[in-house]
Amino acid sequence: MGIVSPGFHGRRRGNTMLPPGQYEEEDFPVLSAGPTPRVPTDRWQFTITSETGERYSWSWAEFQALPQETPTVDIHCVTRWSKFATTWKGVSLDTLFEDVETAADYAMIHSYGGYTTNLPLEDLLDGQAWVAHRYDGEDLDPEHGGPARLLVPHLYFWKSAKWVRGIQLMPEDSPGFWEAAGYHDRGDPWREERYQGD
Ligand SMILES: Nc1nc2c(c(=O)[nH]1)N[C@H]1C(S)=C(S)[C@@H](COP(=O)(O)O)O[C@H]1N2
Ligand SMILES: [Mo]
Repeated sequence: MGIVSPGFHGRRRGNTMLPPGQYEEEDFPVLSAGPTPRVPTDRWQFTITSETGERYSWSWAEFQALPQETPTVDIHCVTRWSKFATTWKGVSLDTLFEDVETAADYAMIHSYGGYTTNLPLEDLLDGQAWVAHRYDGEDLDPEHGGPARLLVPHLYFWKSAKWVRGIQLMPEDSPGFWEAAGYHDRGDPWREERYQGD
């Protein structure tokens, strides 16, 4: 992929759809900084921890019993591929945060396997983020983050932590794995926020 036939994708190639510096990818590349952790759903747990140490946890069964949404979204990787109209199933972060009491402005996402990424809490709320467990009508592949991953499509895809296990709320911002390595703190693809200083 990468060769563009003008006309075939013209409708979706308008500037309004493809962020600057991105190309359209038809496949679904796998990008993982380490080995794929295997997390059986009977051991899976998802926990939001507030800045005061309050814990809100869901087992796999409890998570599945929450209201489910089926977002269709475009995704944008900082390595310059974008994929249009990906279809997911999962739980909105608004649902997971419903009973969470917090005054924190920042969140650190933690994954099984040790990956982390940081976001302002407001980027996770108001219909902008999900914990997704199905992709394209199937259970999410382990390579793509199964049993469940964060999905934050309005930011570069490194913010969409695979094998997500929890969220730590923080009063102060703090860098995650790629952010500490020089990637942008927020990563808005429409502003082309790839690296620190962009
Ligand atoms: N746990 C974890 N999550 C991760 C990563 C990772 O290495 N580990 N890579 C990130 C990056 S850089 C990208 S582009 C996407 C890739 O997701 P995919 O492999 O499903 O395409 O996952 C993100 N989430
Ligand atoms: Mo990425």
